[in-house]
Formats: sequence, structure tokens, C-alpha cells
Amino acid sequence: MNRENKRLKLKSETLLTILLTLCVNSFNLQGQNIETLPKPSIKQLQWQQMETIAFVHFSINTFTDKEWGYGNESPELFNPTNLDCRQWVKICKDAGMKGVILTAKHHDGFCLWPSKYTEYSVKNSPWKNGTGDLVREFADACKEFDMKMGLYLSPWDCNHPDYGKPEYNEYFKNQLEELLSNYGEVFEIWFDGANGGRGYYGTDKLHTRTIDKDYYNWSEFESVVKALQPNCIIHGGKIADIRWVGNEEGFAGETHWSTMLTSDKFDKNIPVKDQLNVGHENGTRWFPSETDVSIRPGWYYHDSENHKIKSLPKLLDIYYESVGRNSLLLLNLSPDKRGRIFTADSLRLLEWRKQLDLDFNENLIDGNASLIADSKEIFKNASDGNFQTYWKGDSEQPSFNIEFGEEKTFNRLLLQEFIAEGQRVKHFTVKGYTDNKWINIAQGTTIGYKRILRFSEVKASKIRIIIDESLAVPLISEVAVYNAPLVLSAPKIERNQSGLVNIISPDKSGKIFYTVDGSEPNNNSIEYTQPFLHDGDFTIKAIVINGDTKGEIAEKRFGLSKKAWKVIGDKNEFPKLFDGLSKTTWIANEQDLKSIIIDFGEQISISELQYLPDQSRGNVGIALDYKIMISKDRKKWKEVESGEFSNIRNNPIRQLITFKKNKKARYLKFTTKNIADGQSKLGIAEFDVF
Ligand code: FUL
Ligand code: CA
Repeated sequence: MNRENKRLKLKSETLLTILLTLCVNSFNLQGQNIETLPKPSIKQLQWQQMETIAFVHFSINTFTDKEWGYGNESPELFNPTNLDCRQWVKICKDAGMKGVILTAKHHDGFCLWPSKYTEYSVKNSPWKNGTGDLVREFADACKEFDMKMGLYLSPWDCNHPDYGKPEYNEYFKNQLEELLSNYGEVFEIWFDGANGGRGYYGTDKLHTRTIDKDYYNWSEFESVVKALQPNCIIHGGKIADIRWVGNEEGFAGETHWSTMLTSDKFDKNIPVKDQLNVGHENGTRWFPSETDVSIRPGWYYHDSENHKIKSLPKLLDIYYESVGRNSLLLLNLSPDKRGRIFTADSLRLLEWRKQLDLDFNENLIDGNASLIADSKEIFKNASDGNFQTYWKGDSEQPSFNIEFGEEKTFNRLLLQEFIAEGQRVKHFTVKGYTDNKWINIAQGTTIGYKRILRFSEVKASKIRIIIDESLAVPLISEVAVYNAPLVLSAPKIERNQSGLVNIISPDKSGKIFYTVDGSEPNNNSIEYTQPFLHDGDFTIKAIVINGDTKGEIAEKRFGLSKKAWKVIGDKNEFPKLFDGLSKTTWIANEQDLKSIIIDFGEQISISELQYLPDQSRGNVGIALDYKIMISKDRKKWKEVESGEFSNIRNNPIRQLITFKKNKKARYLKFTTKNIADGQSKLGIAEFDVF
């Protein structure tokens, strides 16, 4: 054999060994190819580790008290009196957020920066006499507080005359270029999915512009982002790096895969929202989720929502059900007309972070504890506080013990997979060793980047974690155990159609106290022991108290008595829209029924209506718009209000219709022209009159 041949032979031998080892390593026992498990890009991996980021919705809507503008609102309306982006960013920083995303342009088209390409921007507003640039101030504040900056740019634009024509793509691209070249590094760009609703589009007539599914020039937008901000994560559009979690309420599915199939391979029988919420175990691409939710019911500031800021327990639930379920949390703040975050919102946010810090204050897997695999291997890689180092399971169904060396009390378990090599765990069980035997503590499905289980306090000297199912040999980056302090949730207050009030505490411990005179409840107030009758318009406040620990106060205002109300044509004696339960929904009993007539039984005086859309995951019969007519005799009808419910599809919260003047009526007709998702029957979870 000559030298050349020898070299060749050696080369092919090494190649063969490499190939062989690759094959052996890439196929697990079930023949799953590890090489084909989708894996995050470096960009996606870094983004995931930010865990909590903030959103800021601030624009002309802040001044018009709307959620969606129509694009004809005068720029003159934009006039924050005491704007301070530094205040926003500092609050976010203090609350442990790793980045902030600002709505540079929302659906109405108004630009917070003086864009060269439109007159519809801050430059024609009274704010700083038209010389201001809010995106600049925001970017500077982010720099000052060493916070990552993101921008929201809505493709839907109700102001632009070309919207709907091909030319608009050029405009959008130009704006994208402006934003991505002039303000420094952008970590995330948010293209909203909402599209083609009603607007003025530079005309004097309110109308709808529909676009087809290939309207936007996504590939060009992608080139702009890639060229100007190669590290920028894209939300939305056909070029997204991350996915929406499927709701605006703040939760990821308990099972939550960061992998998804391409949209043409989605299951036709399951709503898309639900598939986004859970992901696909057999997904072919890495497409992690972002959970966007607002600290208030709406995304923009409204005076009327100042008392509806999410409670501490609710925000904790949101954290545990997003970050704690392998998603990333994008929590929204809504600066007010001054251009400042309202004190109650910022206090709540800081309170939330403080509580999370307490929850995770002390990892009970300390120097005295050890992690021991079934093979007796003692390992430290999964408790060194370093995500990059991990323990590789000794099989596809590995188990390991955490041995504390003494009895410990705990109620949280945190697990992390080394997702750089893909998401693998499908199911696991957690047991505790107490009184000389193993007891079941909890179980879970996916882990992913982070999974945190919450359970009632357990005392045990050992914990056993059994990974019973996985796609490939699990790689565990971190395991931690905590004992989080008790946080009492606000009780739930309900009233049925007969006026019977029921107060329910989600916490098994503690006592409930309440007031009906508007005062703050404490342990001297009336103790709730069983449902009681209290009909008509009044406000009730209730609290759970357990020893020295006080919960959040729940407050509920009930409207006029519904005892005598009926739905015309409905045989049900107690229709579900009057039963006081948000989880039940009245659905029209005929096809194409888009209106309902309510008989109040007598003439009443009305100042406000409240419509709660169906709250189920299927979102049945959500009215996108409304027309309210009233009558004294069901013969002569008078129209009193009409309009559109902004963003109700994505965020089906209680909708308020306030009458310009009090009206007297015996009958009320609620009609909608359009029901979400092309459905044909109206659905109402609850209907109230004040
Ligand atoms: C939605 C929008 O329509 C809302 O107004 C808000 O911006 C939210 C974050 O996304 O799709
Ligand atoms: Ca580690």
C-alpha cells in the first residue's frame, strides 16, 4: 500500500468510527434520532433565559381611553404632561425584568417617533411642541438602566391610505428600517397579528380593509431585520422566531413543548390557540412561546381600571404558569395620561418581585444535600446554579434522589432541562420519603427550560424524581427545592339570580370576613359561614385571614336584581347569562341568532350595561360589535348605543357600555352584526345592568 492509499484508508476508517459513534449516540433505545430533535438557536436560547420582560402600551389610545384607535384621532390629542421613560424603565429594572418592549406604533398608525414617512406622529402633537422623540427617550432610558430594548410595530395601520395596497409594504419596510437603524440594539421586534378591522385609512369614512394571507412582504421585512439587527428576536408574522402562547390571560399549558410542527401540519380538529398553548411533542422546529398579559384588564391605561390591577396572588399564578411552565413572561404596563406608570401598578409589580424573591430565597439543596442517581453516582452538575452544566441521565427513564440528610419542609420543586440539546422529558413523578416510607408528592409532564411545581407543604428527608417518559436521554441542568411563604388569594364572590351570595376561598386554610357597607373588611367584620341573601345594587368586600397572614381584599359590585328577568323566547327559567357564574354561558338556541331580548319584568332605569363574553377556551359566540335598543312595550324600539368591542377576540374580558344619559326601559335588545371566527350564534356568559 503506498502512502497515499494508506492515508485514504486511515481517513475512511476514522470517518467510519466517527459515523458509527454518531449513530450510536444519536439513537436512543426507542430508535429516536437525537440529531433530529429540534434545538434552539443561540439567539432563542439567550432570549429564553431572560425569563421575565415587560411590555409598555402607550400611545394616542392612552388619551382617547380606547384599546384600538381608528386612525383618525387627531395627533393634537397626544399630550403627556409629565412623561418620564426613565420612570418606566427603572420600575421594570427594580422588578427584575430583563428587557422592555414599547409600542412604537399600534394599529391606529400613530408613531411615537418622528418618522420621515408620515405626518401621523409625535411631530404633529403638542408634546414638546412637536420636537419630541419618544422612542429616543425610551432608548436612552434603557441604556441608562442597562435594560434590553424591544419595539412593537403594528403591521395593521388604520391611518395609512395605502393600507391594503401593495405600496403599503414599502412604507412598512421604511419604518422598520428607521426603527432598527437609529436607536441602538433592539433585542425583540413585535409584529402584532391583529389585522384588517375597521378604520378610517386616511378617508373620512369608517370602513374595513381586508387583506389576503400573503399581503405582507415578510421575506423583505426579514432581510431588513437580519441586516440591521442580526441578534433581534422576531415575534409574529411569517418570519417569527417565537410563538404566541395562545391567550392574553397569562398561562401556558401544563404540558408545554417549545417545539411545533409547521402550520400546515397542525391538527385540524384542535383550535390553533390550544395547539400554541401546548406545543407539539413531535414538533419539527424550535418555536418557544411568549406569554403576553397585562397587569390590568386592558393593554392601555383607563381610569376606570385603576381598581382592577391584578392582585399579587394572580400575578404569582401568572409567573408560575408561564415561566414555571417553560414559557417566557411578557408583562404589560400602561403609563397614564401624564406619561407615568400609576403608583398602584408599580407598587404591585415590585411587591410581585419581592414575593418571588421570597419564594426562591433559599434552595434547600445546600452543601449538606446530595443528588444520587440509581447507579449510585453522586452528581453536582444539577445543583451548581449553572444552567450550562448538567447531569446526563443513565437511561431514558432515569431516576435520582435528593438526600437532605435531615427532614426538610418544602412546597416547590424547580427543574430545568439543558434545552440547548433539545427538549426531552415527557413525564415525571415526584415522591418524598417521610415516616419511613415513600409518598407521592406530585407529577408533571414536560420540563423544558424551566418547570416549577407548586404543592402543599411536605416534610421529607429525601425526594425521589422518576422520569418515566422521555424522547431521549434527559439532560438535567438544575434541580432546586424551596419552601415558599403562604400567600392567601382573594376570595371569589358570586351571586345567583335569586340574590344568594356565595363567597369561596381558594385556600383551604383561614377564615373569610366581609362587609357590605363599603368599609375594608378585617377580623372584626362579619364572618362568612354560609351563603346569604342580598339582592340589588351593592358592593361587597371580602378577605381571607389565617392567623397573622391576611389575603388580598376581593371587591365586587353587583348590579340591579335579576330575579324577575327573562330572555324572550328562552324556555329556561334561569338562563345562564343571569346565573352570576362567569364559567357558564348562555348560547342562542337558533342558528344565525345574533340578538337577544331581555325582559326586566318591570320598567327600570339603566346607566350602564356589562357584557361578559364566553370565558371557555372555545370562545363561543363572542360579539365583536353591538347595538343596544330599548322599549317600554316591545312594539316601539329606540336605539341608544352602538359600537365595537376592541380586542375582545384576543382578550375576552368584561365589556362596559356606558349610556350617555340614564334610560328607562322594560325591554332591552342586544344585537351584534359580527361574531368572532365566523360563528353564527351569540354567546353571553353574564349580563349585568347598573
Ligand atoms: C393584540 C393587540 O390587538 C392588542 O391591542 C395588544 O397590542 C396586544 C399585545 O396584542 O393582538
Ligand atoms: Ca447545572
